[in-house]
Amino acid sequence: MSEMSPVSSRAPADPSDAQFATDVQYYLMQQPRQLPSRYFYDALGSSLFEAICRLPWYRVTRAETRLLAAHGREIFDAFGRGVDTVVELGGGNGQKLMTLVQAGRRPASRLELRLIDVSASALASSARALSVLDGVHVVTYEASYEAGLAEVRAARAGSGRTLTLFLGSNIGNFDPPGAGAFLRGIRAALARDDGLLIGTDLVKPERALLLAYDDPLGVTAAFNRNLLVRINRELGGDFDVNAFSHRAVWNAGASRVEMHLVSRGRQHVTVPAATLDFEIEDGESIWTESSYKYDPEGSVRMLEATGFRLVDQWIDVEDGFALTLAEAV
Ligand code: AVI
Repeated sequence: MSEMSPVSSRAPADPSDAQFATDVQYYLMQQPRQLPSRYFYDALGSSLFEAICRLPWYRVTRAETRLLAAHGREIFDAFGRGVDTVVELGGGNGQKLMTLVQAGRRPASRLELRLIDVSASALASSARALSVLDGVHVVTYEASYEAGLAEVRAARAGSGRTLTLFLGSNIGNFDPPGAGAFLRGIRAALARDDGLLIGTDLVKPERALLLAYDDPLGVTAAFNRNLLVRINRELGGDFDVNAFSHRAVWNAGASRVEMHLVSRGRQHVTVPAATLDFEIEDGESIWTESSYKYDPEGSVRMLEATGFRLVDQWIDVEDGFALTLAEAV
């Protein structure tokens, strides 16, 4: 298998129709065939992902929320001069940011919350949820992470520090070079001493990893297959969605869970808007996602290699998850 992960080369970008068509055309013609995982998140895909986060076998969200609630005060207190702005990249429904602010902020302090996401609906619902907090001013940026961070930097006014959040082990959907480039991009948008809090899912026994990505209720399988539904709807494709099996594989050498859609039988597929017309063989797979798993030291090394210094780290041993707080050097 090629070492180029489906999400390797780009940070999540504005998934306009033209870009979607171009990416589908390019990645489906790679060997092995691939599709970028950022396209999972149409309206149905986002709802399926929220359902995944509630599954007993997918523990990332619960473990991270517990850590944020338990250590929120330490996270804010780590910045002596005070955090006056929190930026969240791709925060989904805003619940984790809510947990952090409620647990960590000193009463009566004012806080700017800047939310960056490509999804207008995610921004609207998280802004609504967060605006009930006292002393908080919410600004949303419907933009790619890079463009949003540049805007946040340009709008910077106060003398306080900024804390940027990249939670949910979203960093794990980049391959290692992509993750490095992404973190360096965040660093370039920050001032010295600003903070970065990242959540990383840790390596754990294979059985637990596979249950998390191939759950007995089939929600993750639906999340994966929905990518074909989306291609059919938006690009006029004729994928026979039932003729693809969901497969999750633990690739220990690369420290990642891979998700694939495996063709049951030889099939002819056309996707007119992506000018595609091809045969897929029986058993051939489309690689749709990589989810890298870390060890605590590896998370720190990744930050130190990209312009940050470790401040503190908290680990949920039960579910194997780390929150790492670093500051820009
Ligand atoms: C969003 N991302 C961190 C999730 C993950 O664990 O890689 C997406 C996901 N894929 C399958 N289940 C959840």
